[in-house]
Amino acid sequence: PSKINLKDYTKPSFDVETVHLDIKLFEDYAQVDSKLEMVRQTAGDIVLFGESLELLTITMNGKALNTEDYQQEAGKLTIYNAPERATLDIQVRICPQTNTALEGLYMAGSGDDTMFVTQCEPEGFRKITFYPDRPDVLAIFTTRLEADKRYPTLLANGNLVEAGEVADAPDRHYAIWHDPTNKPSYLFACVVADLDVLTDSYTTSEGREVLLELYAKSADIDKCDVGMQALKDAMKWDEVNYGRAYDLDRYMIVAVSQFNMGAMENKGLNIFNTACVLSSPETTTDARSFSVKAIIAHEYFHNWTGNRITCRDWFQLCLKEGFTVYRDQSFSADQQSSAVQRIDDVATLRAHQFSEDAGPLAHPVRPESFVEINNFYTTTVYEKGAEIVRMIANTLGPNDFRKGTDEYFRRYDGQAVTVEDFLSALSITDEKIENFIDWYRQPGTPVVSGSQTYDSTAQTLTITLNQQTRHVKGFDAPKPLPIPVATALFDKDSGAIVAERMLLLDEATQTFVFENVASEPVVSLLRDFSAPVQLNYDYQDADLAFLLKHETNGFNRWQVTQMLVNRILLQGQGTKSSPDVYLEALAQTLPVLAADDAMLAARLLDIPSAQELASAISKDYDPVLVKEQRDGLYKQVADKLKGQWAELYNNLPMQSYEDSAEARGIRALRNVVLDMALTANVDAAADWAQQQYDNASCMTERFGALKAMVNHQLVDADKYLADFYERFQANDLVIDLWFSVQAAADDVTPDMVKSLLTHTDFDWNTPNRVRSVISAFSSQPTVLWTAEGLEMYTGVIQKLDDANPVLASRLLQVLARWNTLAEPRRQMAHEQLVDLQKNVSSKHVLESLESV
Ligand code: B3K
Ligand code: ZN
Repeated sequence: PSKINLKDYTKPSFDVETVHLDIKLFEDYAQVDSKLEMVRQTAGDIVLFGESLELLTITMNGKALNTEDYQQEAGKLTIYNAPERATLDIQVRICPQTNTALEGLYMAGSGDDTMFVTQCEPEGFRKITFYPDRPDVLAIFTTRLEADKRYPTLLANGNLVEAGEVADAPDRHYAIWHDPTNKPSYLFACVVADLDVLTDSYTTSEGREVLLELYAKSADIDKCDVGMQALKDAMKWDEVNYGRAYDLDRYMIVAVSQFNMGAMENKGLNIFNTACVLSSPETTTDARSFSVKAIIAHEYFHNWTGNRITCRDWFQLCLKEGFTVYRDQSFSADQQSSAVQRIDDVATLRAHQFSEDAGPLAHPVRPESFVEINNFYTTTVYEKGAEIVRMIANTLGPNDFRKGTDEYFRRYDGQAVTVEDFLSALSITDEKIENFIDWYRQPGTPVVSGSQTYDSTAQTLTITLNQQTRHVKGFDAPKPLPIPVATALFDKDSGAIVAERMLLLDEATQTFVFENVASEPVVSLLRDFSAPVQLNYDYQDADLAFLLKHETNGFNRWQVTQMLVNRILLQGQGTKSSPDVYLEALAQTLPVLAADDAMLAARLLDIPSAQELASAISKDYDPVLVKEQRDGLYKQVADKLKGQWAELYNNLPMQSYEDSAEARGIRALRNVVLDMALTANVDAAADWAQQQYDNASCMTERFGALKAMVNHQLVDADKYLADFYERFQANDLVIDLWFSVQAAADDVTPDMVKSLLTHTDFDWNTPNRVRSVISAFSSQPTVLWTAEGLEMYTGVIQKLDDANPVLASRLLQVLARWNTLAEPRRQMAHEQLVDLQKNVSSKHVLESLESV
């Protein structure tokens, strides 16, 4: 498959002023008629993209095109000798009913329960009609939808201008929508369905009255309140924090059960995976419900960062994604403890992005070439992209950052721009910001190492830091990056902070001197995770235990426990620490913290998953050993505090459901304590689990108990699994949990997974269901990296390769680090991947296998 390169970017030769679409849905196909008003920008032919389309007719300025006037080749239609202005009329036929790739216009559901929905980002619009389907072509869209009346809901972007009956077809009706904003085709959307709607309204800071609508199946409409409230909160938040108000009279969200990813920010008509919008206490865990709010906010924030200002080309994806993730993280930090929010964001980054950056799929936040852009919706583009914006925001401080973002919106509103444009707007108060461009260009996680020397006569502390980034094949030798290192010095006697500074490390090695330091302090570095780097500082374990006690915010305390854990568990980083200091520090901290901030206490007991630990190992990775050591440490923690679990558990009594940060904290900690108690073989713990399940007031309690019973193989686990299934049989999202708790169980085997894959409720056409088994299973590396485990896993990829290559390729990325395995697993994995390579054909999957 051929590569597309950033350096080859050229402007489109034609712009589109207006598009009229007429989409008629029939029993087994759809007809799409389009009228494009095009205007020449530069020399060249009209280039339209199209895939899986049957071209019926094409005319330009009223005349049918002859075969010598245009050429149709794979995915592309080129029209020669076009005049300055061209009106194109194109008719195509498509088949949404057989579109299993879930890109373009597709039918979701089955039997009597079907709906039609679109997913166009990044290049799905070309599966609906021929079009200059690239983000730098902006146009005004008018959409007419026509369908059978058993689909009463007809939605498209913008405002409804007309609706009615179809002449001579009593069973059919239509609706016409007009979107007044100029937009790229990837933001087009339409929905043809039978849905209920939850309605609300919001008055913007500019006085605009906006109709808010959340569409879902009638059985789900009672699970839309959380999402609706989140939408209103997000609208307000963006006005207060970025001065951005909503710009249309209507904002719609539609819940769809078959969707490749989380959600999509189509202009005025967001489409959401049901898993990312529906929420109710009885069916949704707290963690999931919290992420529903974050995703609603994320898609809403795209209205300014993505839609009104969009990307010039897909290499600039991080322009909208990195900034929007940063915005949704900031929003979420305002909805709960900001320390816990930062912990969760950093944990995700370390577990997934660091691993990606260390492996063969490493790429810059702004990639320079790709075969299939769908493969680049990665944690590097999203989460590392957000970290860069965060570093810039912290470097500028709140006032100058706001000046910079105001300038960005002022300068580029209505345009398709680049990362350079973004940095240039943010630089209006400080031109050094433009140096951050190298963070976008260079792959690999920088490692910052350092040490300190204290001079008691001069009363100075000198900190020496250096940075190093691995040289990723195919890229220039890495350059030093600007790395903000938030630093504080703690007095050893009083535990108080004696100095606080943001050190900017922007050379390979640098020294920083602190004056007037009366005695040698303990240094806390990279506070609040001020840069996305690995830190190796020559700490003593005792220094870290000291910081766990004295650090002033919850994030930094968590970070210190993670450093302690990593020193215990990770080989190859000098001598391993003994767990004593860590265990003692935890034993001292936990009981106090549990009463004070239960959510933080729960996080403090985090031990990185076997998967995350593996990401730090670059050679001779032995999954069994890593798991043994990880579980061993977990057991040591459980045993160390064995005498305290009962008291802790009983101090966290179950109460009637409440959606407050405090109540969520109590539920989170109770589940952790329950698992710890079972690990330590506390006699009463099995009863606690059953009682918690039976008396649960919400899904967090019920599922927490079920998970504990399954993972600890309690005698009644199967009985409870069956009960769970019975209770929630009608709810797909809960049945996903039922699948995942089994597929991710500690004692899972490939055969158990195979039997889940043949269960009557398993459905290959529903990505949520596939992920509930396959992604859940991949959290058990000791089973995944066996011959049977891999055979099963690669079999799934092969099966999905043709039907849904976006999903197949995404699932495959979990195997990217096969080459770090110790023999003989490495060889075995390699052979299986080579086999897979021979049996797949999508460019998505082939690109993800390039390094094999
Ligand atoms: N922009 C979409 C992602 C589209 C993914 C296409 N494979 C959702 C989001 O980031 O908000
Ligand atoms: Zn996004």
